[in-house]
Amino acid sequence: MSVDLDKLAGVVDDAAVTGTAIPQLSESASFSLSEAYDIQEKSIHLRLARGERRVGIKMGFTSRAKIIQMGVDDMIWGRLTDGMLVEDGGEISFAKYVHPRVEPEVAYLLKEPLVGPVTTIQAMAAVEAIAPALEIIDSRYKDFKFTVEDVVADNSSSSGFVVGPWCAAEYDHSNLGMVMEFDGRPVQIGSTAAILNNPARSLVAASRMVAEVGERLEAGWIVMAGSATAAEALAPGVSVRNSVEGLGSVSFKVAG
Ligand code: 0L1
Ligand code: MG
Repeated sequence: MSVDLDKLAGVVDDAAVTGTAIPQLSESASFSLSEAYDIQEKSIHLRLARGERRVGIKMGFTSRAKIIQMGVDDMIWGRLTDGMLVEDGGEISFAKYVHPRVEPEVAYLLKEPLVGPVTTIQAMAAVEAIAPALEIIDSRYKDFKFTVEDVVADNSSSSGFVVGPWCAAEYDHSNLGMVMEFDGRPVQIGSTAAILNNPARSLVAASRMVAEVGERLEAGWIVMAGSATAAEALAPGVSVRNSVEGLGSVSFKVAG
């Protein structure tokens, strides 16, 4: 029997909108990785139909720390909309999420499209600017447990993202120290080198991976390069900051 991808897209969208934990889709339906990306795309269409605008993509599982934390071995990606953007220095409501976590990242802003396989040099030539960033991930699955197909269908846990000051892209950013703090206390320390040895490689992977579903990275889009460290669980009242050597810092607060 063929799987109803529209129905599954509705299930993950509803869970994200209501902040409700759901069982893994794979417990009751069998679908391939490629169908998981179809479910993801359909769930994003539901957001776009509600007036949200596509603004880029996030890359996931780009560092060893994340691969070990989640027990996976492949990169994944998800689609970003303006409805997920949290203002730098802004506040989020904990109640809106299921069990949110946060990751220290860097983000790229593209000035030109990137299409299919490209070299690191070509990828960086398309970059307008780079910024310190934070990703708020929130798997809609109970206990943050899922198969790779499940998490991809759930838009790779994309939930929110915060982008700090944009800096010139020529800046060598392949090995910059990063510190993520909760209430001024370091909770994760890493380097941009933890992101595929150079986060520009995440951009290369992003261009290749979106081409597999017929997309390209558009000028004006933001690409979240993936976490340099394991994710940290958020709690009401906590203030989060990610400081990246030479790039500055980005922050938000969880309402108490
Ligand atoms: O690195 C990532 O952003 C992966 C997110 C999906 C898996 C997770 O929820 O940790
Ligand atoms: Mg991430």
